[in-house]
Amino acid sequence: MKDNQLSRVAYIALGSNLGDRERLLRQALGALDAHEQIAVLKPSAIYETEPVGYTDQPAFLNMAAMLETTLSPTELLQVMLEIERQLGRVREERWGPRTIDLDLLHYEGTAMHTELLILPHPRMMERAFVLVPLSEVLAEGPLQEAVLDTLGQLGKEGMTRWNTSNWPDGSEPSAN
Ligand code: X6L
Ligand code: MG
Ligand code: MG
Repeated sequence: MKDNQLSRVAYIALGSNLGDRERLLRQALGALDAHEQIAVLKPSAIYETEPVGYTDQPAFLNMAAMLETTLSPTELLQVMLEIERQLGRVREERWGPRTIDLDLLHYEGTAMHTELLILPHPRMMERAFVLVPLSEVLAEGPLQEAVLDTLGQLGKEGMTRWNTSNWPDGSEPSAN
């Protein structure tokens, strides 16, 4: 990544329950990492999860990732929405099935509340399908402590390990 701008760490959640779910997750991470202002630092394992909210739909694959970016939160969200569109996301019923869902959970040093984006994500701490993979990629600090604490109460019901991702570079930063 270019190093003439300040880069910040961000965490995202990914989900898919339509089409080739694992391929769609990998394509989304690949598209993010291909962006010149985004590096995927660390992807979690993939989990198969029971649908929450609207339960009469196929099982999801969910994962999380740690990113580094020189984009602002709003710019990063726009890139995520564009990748969703490129990967065939069609917005129909609110909590219905989707080829890919990319949610911005946390952006280093940022709390904000606009019509388009709320940070940190207001419901992330309520969902095991977010917290289990997120707990694998979080840097040490107060957020990791809060997530591990909440997970201990929430449990991992409805989550099955799918496989580990084969991201090149593993847990190493992709630049510097
Ligand atoms: C009561 C009412 C309790 C609503 C929960 C929870 C609604 C989550 C929506 C809820 C409620 C959501 C995924 C999913 C969805 C996903 C799995 C949502 C949005 N996305 N289930 N359901 N994985 N397993 O990514 O998160 S719809
Ligand atoms: Mg979501
Ligand atoms: Mg979403």
